[in-house]
Amino acid sequence: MKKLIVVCLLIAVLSASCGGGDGGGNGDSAAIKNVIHDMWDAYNQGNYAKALTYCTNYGDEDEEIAQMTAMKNFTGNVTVKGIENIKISGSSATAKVTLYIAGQTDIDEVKLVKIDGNWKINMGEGTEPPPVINGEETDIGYTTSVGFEDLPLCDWNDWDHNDWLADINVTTYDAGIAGDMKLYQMDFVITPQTHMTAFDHEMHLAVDAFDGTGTWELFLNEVRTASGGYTPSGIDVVLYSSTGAALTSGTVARLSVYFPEGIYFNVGDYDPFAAGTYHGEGLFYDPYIKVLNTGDVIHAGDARMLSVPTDWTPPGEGTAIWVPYPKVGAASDPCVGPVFTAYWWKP
Ligand SMILES: [Ca+2]
Ligand SMILES: [Ca+2]
Repeated sequence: MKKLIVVCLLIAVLSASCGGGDGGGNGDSAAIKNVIHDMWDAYNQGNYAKALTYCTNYGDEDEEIAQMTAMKNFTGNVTVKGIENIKISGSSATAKVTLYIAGQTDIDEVKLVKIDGNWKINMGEGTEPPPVINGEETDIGYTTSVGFEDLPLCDWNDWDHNDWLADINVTTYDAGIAGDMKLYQMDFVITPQTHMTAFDHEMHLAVDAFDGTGTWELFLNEVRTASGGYTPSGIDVVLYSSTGAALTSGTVARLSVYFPEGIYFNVGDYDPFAAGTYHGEGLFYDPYIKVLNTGDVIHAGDARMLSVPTDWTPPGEGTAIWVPYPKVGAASDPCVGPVFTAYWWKP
């Protein structure tokens, strides 16, 4: 069922079963190039049903279309850069295909079979179930509300923690193969909630928790606005250049990170709400802000940043957080801030 995706992402190396030499002529080579180009053109246009017509041995068509549709992030982002090393043996063939997918080059070997005089991309028989992305959502991680106090530490501060508040949802996608714990894609979806301050901020999301290489894309209200590569040294992406404008316009940001070969990562290893981790220490990413008016940068771990469940209500403007939340101790040291306790947001 998943085999079409194998070919369509061309990430796994499909087993080459054709040992023979070039038994076909230039006509066959040209036809093979055409069918590979046509399949990817249809895919790139988002016409998955058409893409399937260039494939065979793919099992249930409805499921294949559903899975390809789930890969819509790549629509418009796929270019066939080269088709080389075509080996034809009777009615089967292999070809080395170089693709440029969402900013990354992928090289892989594709199997083909000639049926009634037409070459088709062969997803069936004998290919190992490969660990490849299939766009299947398998684990909705969690949503964390992050609240920021934007006034300076060690100075006058109202500690209302409502100066910028956003909800961040994490969704993971894996290969959908039993026993495969690998992560192929993660989406961070950021939804603005409050901006109760005279200041404005730039909001970033930095992450270096993933041990692998891949790519990322940023979407603002589902329009792709930026992209790049991911390396184990991590990324630091500007989500919003103005949090105030993001709230006013209701701009939802989605940062998607892709690992074509899969990486080990278990979102369940992290608990952003655990006792003692009040300031984002339990996150595996850093949703930080730069206060444009002061140049202050407030990262996870700072007393002015909170990670809380989404059902909390931030304090009113200018009201210190310990007023509505009496489990929080008042700030006596302006460099330390309020004193938080386990599950302080619960009545
Ligand atoms: Ca404040
Ligand atoms: Ca405020």
